[in-house]
Amino acid sequence: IHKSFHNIHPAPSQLRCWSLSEIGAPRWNDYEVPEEFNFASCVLDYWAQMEKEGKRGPNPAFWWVNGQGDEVKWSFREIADLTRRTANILTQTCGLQQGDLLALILPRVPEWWLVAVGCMRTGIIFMPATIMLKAKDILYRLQMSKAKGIVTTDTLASDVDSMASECPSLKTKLLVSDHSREGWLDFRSLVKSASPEHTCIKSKTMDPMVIFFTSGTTGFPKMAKHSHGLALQPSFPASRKIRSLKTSDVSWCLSDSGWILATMGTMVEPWTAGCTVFIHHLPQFDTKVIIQALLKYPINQFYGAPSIFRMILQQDFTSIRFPALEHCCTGGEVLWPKDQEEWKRRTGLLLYNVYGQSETGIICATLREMKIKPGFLGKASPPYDVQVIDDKGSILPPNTEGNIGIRIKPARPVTLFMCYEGNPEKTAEVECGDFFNTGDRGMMDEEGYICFLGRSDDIINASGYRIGPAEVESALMEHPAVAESAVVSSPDPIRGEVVKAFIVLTPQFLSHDKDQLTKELQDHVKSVTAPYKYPRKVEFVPDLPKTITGKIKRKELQKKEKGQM
Ligand code: BCO
Repeated sequence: IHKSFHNIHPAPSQLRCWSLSEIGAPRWNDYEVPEEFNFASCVLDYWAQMEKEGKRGPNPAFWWVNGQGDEVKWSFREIADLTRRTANILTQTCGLQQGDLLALILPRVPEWWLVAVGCMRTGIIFMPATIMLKAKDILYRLQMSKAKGIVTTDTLASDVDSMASECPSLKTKLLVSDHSREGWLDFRSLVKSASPEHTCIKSKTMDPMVIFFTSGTTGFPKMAKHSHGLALQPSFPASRKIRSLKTSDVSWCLSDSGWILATMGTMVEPWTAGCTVFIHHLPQFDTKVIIQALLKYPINQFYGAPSIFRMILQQDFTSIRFPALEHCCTGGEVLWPKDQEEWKRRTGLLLYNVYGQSETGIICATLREMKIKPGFLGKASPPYDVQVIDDKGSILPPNTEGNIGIRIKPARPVTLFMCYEGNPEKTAEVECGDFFNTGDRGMMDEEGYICFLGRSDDIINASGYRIGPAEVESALMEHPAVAESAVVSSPDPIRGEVVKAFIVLTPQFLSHDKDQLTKELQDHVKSVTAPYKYPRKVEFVPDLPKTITGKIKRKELQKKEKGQM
């Protein structure tokens, strides 16, 4: 019945606190979904208006630092202005249109947020990716998506130029740099002169908004396409309770700009609540810089992968108090009970778990007011109805191991990905009866808390990165020393899991020094694909276990790694 966002969802500042009893047991599809929704006009422009009317405090909407004294602070009004200019650059200067695809490969620089929101204003579908990508990774993404445009920095511009002839769809290249480059449009100059007048498109909630590349067991990453409905997630009452953000909060989510965690945790979620997004450029991960930032800035909400918390705990301190920090939230990989205990003992703070995927956003969470059950993810986060199912899609009784599934029939939740773009077979493969099968194994207790028990396939989750073994094996095979390889996950006390490669050497490399060869192969993988995928462990073996038809038995190697054989 309702057509507009504000008729259905109270305006962000008018949202009252919902009690847990009001949220009730998770039920699927029990929220009205507006027919039209656009995060830029419904949320950002709303906060810009609130600022204009003096109804929001003076704290910035965006606060960026780089650790070298540079700082950017924007209000919502400034963001509205700059993202309208960006929208004009994308459509008028670049000639892009609603429905066109744009690769967005930037480090944590302020322009990332301008381009993402500029895309939302114009209906251009943005495809975030990590700056760690190498030439071949970018070529794959540009060719798969037939992207019409790319936004990146000096670091990757020459790689893009070298492959441009192989990407006939690529029409426009935007450079974010203090220097200009031939054949590239200079974003920083353009934004100064672009018009701030722009009318946001009236997007249907189910129109496509963003695509995340996500790894699978076989082949190369798939394109998980989301609608504007994804950005509705933090408006749902239960989702608002995950971190209970308020306008006076300063939220720091430490995700690389390539992942869904960045889109949601550094943009959609905090800005829905009207709070300050804090960003540290952090080109190289450095635990000491993170600790210093938490001590120096008034960050009261901190969000990142469990490995980050474990790395902080590796530092030499028995106890530390971060003056402003109130709430810590973690997701993206397994959180162990001992991490929660240790974090509480040494910082005095609780560590709350959330769970989600590139296809879903947040599926389960321990809400801020919920009891933390160590070893559990939390409960289903509406609009998702999460159940533990068998291989046919039947719901399993409590305390029974099965697949973690999200109900998609009779209605598909608006925040769930639309499909794997251009891949109906893979889209169909993840459907199981009335459910979307996450591919994660889990168990639900009598109270509805869900625990994570591992993957049902060969995907590796190393410090929060989802890595397909085939991607690493393919990179290894390019090296002349490698006759065959099998890549599996190996347990690690800090990173949760790391990539391990079992390698059969070609005859001419059999006598080489193994330590040297290990380093050479690691450097090789880092140079041909995004370096976070490199095998941190390497074992040289005379042969690999295979089935009678010659298929490598990764599961056997995996079990051995986990000490199960
Ligand atoms: O450890 P090494 O030094 O041997 O290698 C590192 C880097 O030095 C290297 N590297 C980076 N850029 C390079 C490069 N090498 C060559 N050329 C370059 N251009 O590559 C390795 C990178 O590995 P890393 O990022 O795993 O290690 P690092 O730097 O120690 O960072 C640790 C973490 C914990 C910060 C990092 O692993 C991380 O950010 N993890 C979290 C990922 C995440 O946010 N996942 C969430 C996904 S979304 C989701 O799951 C939905 C959930 C709601």
